Amino acid sequence: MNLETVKKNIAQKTGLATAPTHILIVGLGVTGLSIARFLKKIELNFSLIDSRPNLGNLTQIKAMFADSELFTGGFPEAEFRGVTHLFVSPGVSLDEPAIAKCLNEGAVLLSDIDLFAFCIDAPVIAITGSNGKSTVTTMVEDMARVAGMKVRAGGNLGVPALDLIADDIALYVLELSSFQLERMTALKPQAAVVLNVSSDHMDRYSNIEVYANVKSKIYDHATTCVINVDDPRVLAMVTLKPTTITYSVTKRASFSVRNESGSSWLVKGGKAVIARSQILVVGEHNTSNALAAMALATAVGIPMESIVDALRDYQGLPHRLQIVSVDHELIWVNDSKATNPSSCMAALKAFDEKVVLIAGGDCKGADLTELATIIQQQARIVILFGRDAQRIEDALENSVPVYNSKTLEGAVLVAKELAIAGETVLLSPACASLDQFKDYQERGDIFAQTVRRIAA
Ligand code: UMA
Ligand code: ADP
Repeated sequence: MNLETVKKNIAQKTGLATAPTHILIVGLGVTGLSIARFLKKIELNFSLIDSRPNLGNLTQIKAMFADSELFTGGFPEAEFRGVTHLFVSPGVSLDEPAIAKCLNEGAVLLSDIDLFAFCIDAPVIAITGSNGKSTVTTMVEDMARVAGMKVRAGGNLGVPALDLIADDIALYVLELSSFQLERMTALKPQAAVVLNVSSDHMDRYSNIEVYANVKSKIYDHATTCVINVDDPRVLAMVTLKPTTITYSVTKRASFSVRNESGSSWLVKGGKAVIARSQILVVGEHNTSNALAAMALATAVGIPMESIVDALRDYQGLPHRLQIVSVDHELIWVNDSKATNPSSCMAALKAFDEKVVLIAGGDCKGADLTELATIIQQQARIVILFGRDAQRIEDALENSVPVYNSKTLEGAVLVAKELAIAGETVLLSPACASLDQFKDYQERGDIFAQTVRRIAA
């Protein structure tokens, strides 16, 4: 789409540029900056605000957007006065008092995903869920690439949607978080999925129903809805219609699993397509992820041959059940991306034997009851670290031996001390990392470095 068409589209669909506007971009992380670059390109004026007092890249931002007013160090109401259009970064809550007031007074809420939707012609696959988003997004990306399509994947995965836009793209694959979904309206995906819904981000939502409701928005304008019939909350989201594709690891569905002469197969419409043993990523959750990816890829016409070839080569992403060291005694597994209880539960269930579990961090207000039951079944001992260690210990109610460490490095040393030859030590924190680390990657890297250091 050329720039003039993009400008016209945006003016028509958002009112931006057709009447006097005051645009404010809230949050200057990767999303906020991608929006600012985009608006500058289409010659719209805007202001910028970030509540952090000390932005590391403030000088560069000032230089890049010299014509824009910039405020840092808080969200004072005065800075929101007269604002007609608000772009709020996903990490910033819409309940921030100044933002809520501004929206109440009639400001239009827009997002980078809306702008992206106004600019593209190619089909979009949209993927959300409490867990498995990045895995399924990259599986589908691989399937499209193997089929020879020019494909770009991003969104919550890392590269903000606006930075994906390029000429001649045949398919976009977008990973969307609930925070992105709650503030977008314009996207019309060719195929969409909610992989699952479990307790996460309860520090931002009043209860799981509200959170599930936000996730369900992904289906609002989707041509094909891909439904995980194993998850009752997902099943309740859409009335089954002809354009629905179902998948399940346990039940009959368009994409499912069947046991045939002692081996397990992924099946499409009753026909075996690939043996489970040919897919390298382990655990039932990854069987579910593979079925979801197959269903989405089929919905946009990717041939089954390419789907199977891509699945066979899929190696998994770093920090998701990644083996980081196998010494002669212990297997060390980094699952730092397990940032909520159900992802840790899925990881624990992927092992046949009991493991030594390292967990902890910021629980984000999650309910830990079910996690405690699975830990009891699947972990021989648990080593806890981070802010909510005590909450996890309380939930376990002495059902498993618990050890504590202030730091992750300390937890690794305790694990080395207590693990028995042949055992797996699994870092699967069940919590966000932000109480002690920059992000889950830093947490996983520190785990891997510490493991290698003690092995040496
Ligand atoms: N900020 C404030 N006040 C606040 C909170 C944040 O001013 O109260 C500012 C920060 O100072 C910072 C900026 O907002 O300058 C950060 O914005 P952001 O937190 O929205 O993060 P971005 O850098 O824009 O990255 C976001 C996603 N982050 C979040 O949703 C928290 C990234 O997902 C995503 O990759 C990126 O957009 C591109 O789409 C990360 C994530 O952790 C991986 N996502 C959560 C998850 O997966 O669980 C939802
Ligand atoms: P997301 O992008 O939603 O965070 P990832 O694919 O990055 O999902 O996986 C994050 C964690 O969630 C992994 O560490 C893994 O243990 C777990 N996980 C992956 N897929 C699923 C699933 N379908 N159900 C439950 N847990 C999962």
